[in-house]
Amino acid sequence: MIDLDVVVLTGAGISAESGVPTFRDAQTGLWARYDPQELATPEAFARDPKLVWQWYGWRRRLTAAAQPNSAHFGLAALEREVRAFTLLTQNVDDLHYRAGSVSVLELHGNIHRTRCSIEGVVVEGHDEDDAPPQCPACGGWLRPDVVWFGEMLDAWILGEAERRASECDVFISVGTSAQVYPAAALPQTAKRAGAALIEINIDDTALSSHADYVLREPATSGVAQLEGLLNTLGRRSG
Ligand code: BJW
Repeated sequence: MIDLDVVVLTGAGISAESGVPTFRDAQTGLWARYDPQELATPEAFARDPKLVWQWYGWRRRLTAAAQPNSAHFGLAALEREVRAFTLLTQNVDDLHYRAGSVSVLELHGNIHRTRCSIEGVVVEGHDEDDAPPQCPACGGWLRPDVVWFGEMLDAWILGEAERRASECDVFISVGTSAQVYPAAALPQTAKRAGAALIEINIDDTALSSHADYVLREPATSGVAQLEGLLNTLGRRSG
């Protein structure tokens, strides 16, 4: 047991090696001409619900067919190795749960859940049509239960994420461009409260210059090194 309270923040880069395109990667095939930042908004859904629903349908099928990779499994194993552990994910796939992680807070929702765009209630068992189905209770469009640009994150989830970031010993950012707020502020919250900051990413990000340790490599090989690094930090912190 490593005597550390560890918080991990993951982004799309952790699922890239499972074949799920990152959010800011060029979209493929039919979707190549659309900017994801302009589809993931309530305005886009209001303007063209069918287009946005079809984009999410494509991504839902893609993530359902994907398998967790060794980085997802490695974080699930790490959860059992340290004194306290929280996984904050910006990803809307459910690959962390499928890898066996338990203490997970999904900051941006889950693409495999659907809710009424008017009443907010989660609705199960709808058809996978080309156009969004309608809510059986009020007739409103159903939409993916994710957080779009300009929408608030769930207040309890964000509050818990901020609390755990401000209380941890080590904060690890894996495969996120750290561009989207409020998630991008969580590593800074941890750092200000005295945590050591580790980044795993194949590229430089806004966070890199603030990190105490940068593993400039893919999530799978970076996560494989975490236990050794945490053992060193754990001993150092007594
Ligand atoms: C690898 C790899 C490998 C590749 N191994 N690495 C403060 C300042 C400025 C703006 C704002 C602010 N506060 C709020 C805002 C507005 C906005 C925002 O942040 N905009 C920015 C673009 C500037 N935020 C919001 O609107 C949020 N709401 C909010 O704050 O409400 C209150 C409010 C509203 C309005 C104004 C002010 C306040 C909501 C944000 C919701 C984000 N939702 C999305 C879509 C979810 C559903 C879906 O998936 O369709 O979440 S957007 C998208 O970005 C998605 C992701 O979770 C999120 C983060 O992306 P991520 O995961 O970092 O992916 P990428 O693609 O960006 O990066 C991949 C990384 O992986 C790269 O670094 C690669 O190098 C790396 N990589 N392969 C390791 N193998």
